[in-house]
Amino acid sequence: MSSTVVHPTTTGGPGLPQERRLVTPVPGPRSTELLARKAAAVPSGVGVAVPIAVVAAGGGVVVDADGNSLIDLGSGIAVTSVGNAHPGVVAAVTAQAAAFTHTCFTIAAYDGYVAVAEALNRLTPGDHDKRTALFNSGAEAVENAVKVARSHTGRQAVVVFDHAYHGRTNLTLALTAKNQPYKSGFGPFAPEVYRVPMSYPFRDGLSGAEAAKRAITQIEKQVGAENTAAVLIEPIQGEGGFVVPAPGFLPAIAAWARANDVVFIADEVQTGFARTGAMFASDHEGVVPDIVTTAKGIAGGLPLSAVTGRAEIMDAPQVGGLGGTYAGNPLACAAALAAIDAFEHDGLVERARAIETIVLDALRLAQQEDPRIGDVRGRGAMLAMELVDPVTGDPDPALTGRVVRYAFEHGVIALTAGTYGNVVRFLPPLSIDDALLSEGLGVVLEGLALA
Ligand code: PLZ
Repeated sequence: MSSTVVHPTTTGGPGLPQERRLVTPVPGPRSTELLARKAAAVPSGVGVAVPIAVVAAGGGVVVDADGNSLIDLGSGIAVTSVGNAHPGVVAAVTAQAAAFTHTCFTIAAYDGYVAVAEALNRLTPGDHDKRTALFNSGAEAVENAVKVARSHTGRQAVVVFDHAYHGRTNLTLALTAKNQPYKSGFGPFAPEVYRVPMSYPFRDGLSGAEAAKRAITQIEKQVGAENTAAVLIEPIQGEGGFVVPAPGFLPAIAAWARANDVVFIADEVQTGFARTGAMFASDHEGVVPDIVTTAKGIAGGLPLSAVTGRAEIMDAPQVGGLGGTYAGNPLACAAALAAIDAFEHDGLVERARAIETIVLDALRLAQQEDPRIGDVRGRGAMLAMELVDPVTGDPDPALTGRVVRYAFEHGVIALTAGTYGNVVRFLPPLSIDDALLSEGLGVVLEGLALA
């Protein structure tokens, strides 16, 4: 374990000792106590993947009520990219809270909302005239992107992809692919949603052009371009297993959409804001979406999401057609402005690329020795290994579960993903230091070697 000692502190942020430290078996007694209260007070449908009671977090660690310090390789699912309790975010939120906490932007406007919109119009791919509307969650952003696309085109159909994840509201569950645990028992789902095959190089072996042709043919034959309001896609799939489409796939889908006046929506809720080693994942292939949805990393942990798109598309809905009581809350906007400042000026895009090198090198080395690592993939600080039966190539979700369980018991938070539940994903905060990152990765790989 690391022996780094920084000033002991009871608050979070980067001042926390950056170390893996277990002083009890995990979950420890205080965490167990909280989880018992949770079981009696919160429905079991709200699961908890990492059974600890968090009291502080920052840099690359999460500290629990028993005094255990765990290495964070999850960032609360790609949210705390600037680091938990980032000092700039804390200061901005504190100052904003003391000034005013709420007006409802559609009742009375304030600077923070407009400033976040200006920043997103500037930072998202493409230099065309853009508009941004703010919301609270990723799902809400996706819902509103679909509303805007339907309003603009006068068409209804929305095309989504295998393995897609877009949220848990009724429309976004229709857009999401995976049944368990997300959809089962919750239907009926919203109509006019059509699913086509994704490019999944490890499993389909197709080039980007071949996979795009397969998807486009299906859209044309089963839906019809003239009925299609939008094609909605994660440029790198998140919950679906960190699936990076083959080169050329995204540009071909985007070009088809443009040629057919179909709105191309990139769901960058998980991939946005430096996470993939570019400000947005669409940038890697020079794709300029008509609409980009963002959330998660945007505000350093405060709930905020955005829909950014071409001005003429975004302006289609009637006045009053877009909004929400808390949409673009002033605290969340203040946090976003501080986080965006960090993304732009603290070298976080470069940091994500450096993390990519460290993690991919380690995973590829391990893959040479272990045929159960079927695939290693991802970009920036959004990386994964897909675990399989070495003989059949079948997904091995049981092994995956054992690996993340071992990691947790040894002080490392690692998450799973994938349609088949057989992907270990690495989403460290960009504020993690190299030593802690390597140590955390080492524990996960040790768990695999022993599993
Ligand atoms: N689009 C691409 O990744 C959220 C789901 C967590 P919300 N992914 C994490 C869970 O188990 O509920 C996500 C995403 C993409 C949309 C969403 C939805 O974002 O902020 O969770 O609504």
